[in-house]
Amino acid sequence: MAAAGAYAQQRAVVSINSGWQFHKGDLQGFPAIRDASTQWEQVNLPHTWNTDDVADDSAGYYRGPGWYTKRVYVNSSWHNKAVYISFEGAGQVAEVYVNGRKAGTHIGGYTGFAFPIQQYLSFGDSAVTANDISVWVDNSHNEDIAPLGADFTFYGGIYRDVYLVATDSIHVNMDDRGGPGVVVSTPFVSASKASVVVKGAVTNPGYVPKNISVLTTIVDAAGTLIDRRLTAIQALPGNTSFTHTFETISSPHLWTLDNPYLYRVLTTVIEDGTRVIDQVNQPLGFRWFRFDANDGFYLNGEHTKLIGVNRHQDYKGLGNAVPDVLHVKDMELLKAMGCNFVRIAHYPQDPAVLEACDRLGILASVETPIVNRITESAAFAQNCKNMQTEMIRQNINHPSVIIWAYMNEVLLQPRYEAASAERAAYYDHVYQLAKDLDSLTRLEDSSRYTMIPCHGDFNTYHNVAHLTSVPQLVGWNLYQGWYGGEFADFGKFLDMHHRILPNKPVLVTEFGADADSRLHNFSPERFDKTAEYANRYHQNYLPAIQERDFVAGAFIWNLAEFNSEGRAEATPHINTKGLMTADRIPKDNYYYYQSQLVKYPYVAIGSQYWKNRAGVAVGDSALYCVQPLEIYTNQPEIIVKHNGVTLDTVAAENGVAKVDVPFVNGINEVEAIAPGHHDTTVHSVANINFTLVPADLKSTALPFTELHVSLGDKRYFTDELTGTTWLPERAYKAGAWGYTGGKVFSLGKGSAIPYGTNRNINGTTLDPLYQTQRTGLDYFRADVPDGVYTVTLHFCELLSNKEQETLAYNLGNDKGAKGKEVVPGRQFNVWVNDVQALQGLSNANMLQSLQPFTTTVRLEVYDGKGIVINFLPVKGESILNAVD
Ligand code: GCB
Repeated sequence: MAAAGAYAQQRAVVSINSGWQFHKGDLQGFPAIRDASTQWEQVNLPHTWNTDDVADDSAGYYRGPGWYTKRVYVNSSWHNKAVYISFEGAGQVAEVYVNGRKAGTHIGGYTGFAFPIQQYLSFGDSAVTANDISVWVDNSHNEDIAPLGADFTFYGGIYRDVYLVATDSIHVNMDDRGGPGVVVSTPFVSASKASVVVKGAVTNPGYVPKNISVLTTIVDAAGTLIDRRLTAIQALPGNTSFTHTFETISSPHLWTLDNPYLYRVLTTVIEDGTRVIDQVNQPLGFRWFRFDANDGFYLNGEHTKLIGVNRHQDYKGLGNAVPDVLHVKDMELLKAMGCNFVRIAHYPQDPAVLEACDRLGILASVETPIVNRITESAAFAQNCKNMQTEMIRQNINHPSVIIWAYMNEVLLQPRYEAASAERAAYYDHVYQLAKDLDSLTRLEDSSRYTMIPCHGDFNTYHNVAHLTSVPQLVGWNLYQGWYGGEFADFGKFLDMHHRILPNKPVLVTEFGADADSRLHNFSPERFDKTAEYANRYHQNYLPAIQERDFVAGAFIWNLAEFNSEGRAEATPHINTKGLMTADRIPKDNYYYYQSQLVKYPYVAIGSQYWKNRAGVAVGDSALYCVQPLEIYTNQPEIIVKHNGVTLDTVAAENGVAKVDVPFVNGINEVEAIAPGHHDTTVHSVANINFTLVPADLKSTALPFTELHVSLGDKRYFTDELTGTTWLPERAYKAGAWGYTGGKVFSLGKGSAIPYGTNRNINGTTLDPLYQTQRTGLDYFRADVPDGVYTVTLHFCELLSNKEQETLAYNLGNDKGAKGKEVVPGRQFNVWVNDVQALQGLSNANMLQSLQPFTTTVRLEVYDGKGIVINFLPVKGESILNAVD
C-alpha cells in the first residue's frame, strides 16, 4: 500500500483568476461576446462592478447583468480526466459557458458551485489548448431570490476565486452542491476517546462498473498517521457511496479555543490496488459542545461565554471583492480582540473565513441570506432550501461551525396591512418555510444547532408568528438605547426571554450603535452618531451580557463599517456600527472589548485615531482646555502622563479609566501606564495635535489664529484630511464668539435623530457639517483682534419637497419622523462687517435642497470691531450651517 501514503497524488486545483475581460451590461446573445466591437475591460478576480457606484455620493448602484470572458489554456493531458470549473461564489445568478456551450446555471450570490466541463473542452496536439470560458452574471433584483432587501449592498460580479479542478474520471463526488463530497463527523468525543465517521461517494462517469478501493486516512497536525480504513468497492456508473467508521481514537487532542488542534482526513481513491487516482483532504477537529437554556454554552464540558462579532464581507474600496488575505486578517483581528465567536452574517462567506476560524480557534454561526421578508412563491422557497443545503454541504467539515441559521429579522418588512387576514396568512407562510428549513437543516446535519435571528418584542413579530418555537436556539437582534428605549431595557428584555421561553437557549445575535469616527460629544445623546455615545452603549451592554449565565453568547454588530447603499447617515451609504472603520482602523470599542476579553495585562487610550482636536481655553488667561479621555484596561488603576508630566493615577471601573486632560496648543503626548508593569509594554501612547482657541479672542498670551464652528450642532466634527476640527456652536458672549438668536434645526418630534438630519448631502464628504444648522439667527460674532481674515460660510437647505424618510432599520420602532415637508422658499442677505457677502441667497438660486453652498469673504478687521456676520431675512428664516 505504499502508493496510498498520506500525501500521494492530489487532484489539480488551479485558480483562473487573472486576465478576464469584463463587459458591464448584456450582449445580444452569446456569440457576440469576444466581438471586437464590444467594449471590454481587463479585470482580475475577485471583481465586482459596483466599487465605483457605491463609492460615489449618489444613492443606488448597478443591478443588472454583466459578462466575463477568458481564454484558458488547458493542459492537453487532461483530455481523459474529469475537469470541473469551480466558483467560490458569484453575485447572484451565474450562467457558465465553455466554448459557447452552456455548462450550468447557479442561483444565489453567496454559495459556491462547480460544473463538469470536460465534455465542452477541446484538446489539441500541443501541450496546451485554448478554450474560451464565458460567464454571465446578474445581480438584478429578483423576487424569487433571497435576499430581497437588507441593510447591505448586493454587489454583482465574480467576486470570489474561480478554479479549474482536474482529476481522474473516477473521483470523489464533485457534484455535492459545491461541497467536498466527503462528510466527516464525530458522533462521540470525550477527553479520553472519540469516534469518527467518514461518508462520501465515488463518481464513475462511464457505463462500465469499475473495481477500486477507497482509503480513509486520519493524520494528526504533524502529518503522522493515526488510523485508516480501506474498502474495496465496485464503482457503479454514477455515484457509489462509502462509509468508514473509526470507533475509537484514543486520547484525542481536543480542538479548543486556545489550542485549536486540527487533524486531517484524507480520502483516497485507488485503482489496481496501488495507483492513487484522486484524493480529497478535509479538516477534523475533536470537540463537543452544548447549549443550555439556563447555563448558556459548554465547549468540551467547560462553561464558555461566547463573545463575538458579526462580519460582512466588505472592505473599503473593494466592496465584496475581498481577497483571501483580508478575509483571514479580519479573523485575526477578531481573535486578537479576544473574541471566541463570529456570526457570519447575513450569508455564507469565502471559504477562507471558516478555514481561518478552524485554525485560530473561533466558533462560528453561518446563515443563509433570507432577510427582512420573503416571497410566497414555490420558487423562492426552493431557492432558500437550495441555499441552505449548499451552505451546509460546503461547510459541514469545519470544526469551528456550531450553528446553522436562517431568516434574519424576516418579519422586519412584513407584507400586507397589520392585523389583516393577508398578514396572518403571510405569517403562516413564513412559519411554514421556517419549519421546512429547520427540518432540512437537522436532516443534513444533526450535530449543529439551528437558529433564527429575531427582532422586535414578545408581543409582536417573531414570537407571535411562532418563529421562536421552530429553531433550537433563538437569537435576538437588540438595540435598546439605540433605535429606541434605554440601555436598561436590554437586560430587561433578556430576562423576559428567560421568563417567557425558559427552555429556549438564547443568543444576542446583534447589538451595536453607529459611531462616525469624525464626530465627538462629551455629553452624548442617543443617535448622535458620536464615538462617545457608542462607548456608553457598549459599556452598558457587555456587563449585562456577562452577568447573565443563561445568555449563551452575543455578537457585536459589526466587526467593521460596511456599505449599505440605501442608508442615510452621517457618512451616507455606510453603516458605521463597526468596531473598526471600513479600512480596519480600530475605534474605541475595539479596544474596550479587547481590554475586557484578553487575558494579559492591557491598556489602550481611547480615540487614538482622533489626532486633530480643538477646544476653547478654560479661562481668559488660561493656556489649556480640559477634555476627557477614556482609557481601556483590565488593570485596577492607570497612571496618566501628559507631555512627560504625571497627571493622575485613575481607578478603572468596568474596564474604563477616565481622565481629564489639560490639552495645550500644539502637540500633546498622553501616556497611560499600568502600574507594576512599567518595564513591560503595558502602556499606550497617543499623540494629539490640539488647536486651542482662546477664551478671550484678544488674548495676548494665546494669539487667535483660527476658529471653525458647526452651527445647530452639539458635536465636534473633525476632517482628518485637513486636520480641521469644527467646534459645537455656542451663544455669543462679549470678548468671545457665537450666534445670537434662532434655534437648532430639527426634523421635529418623532425624528430618530436628536437634531439636524441624517440625509445625504450631495457632493461633499463633510456631511455632518451640513446636516446641522441654526435657523433664524440674527448674527454670528467673533471678537477677533484687528487683522486680515478669511471668513467662510457654509449653507445647506435641509428641507426638501418630499416625504420625510422613515428609518428603514428602526427594528419595529415605527416612530420615525413622517410627513410632507415643503421647502420654505427662504431668502436672506448676509453682511460680513461692512461687506455685503450675499444678496438674496434663496431657494430659488444657490440654496438647493441637500446641496452645500459655500462662500468665502476676505476682509480687514479694524478699530476693534471684530467680525459680525449679519443675517437679514427677506422671506422666511435665514440659516447657517458652519463658519470658518
Ligand atoms: C439589524 C439588521 C442588520 C442591520 C442592523 C443595523 O438588525 O439585522 O442587517 O445592519 O440591524 O445596523 O441597523
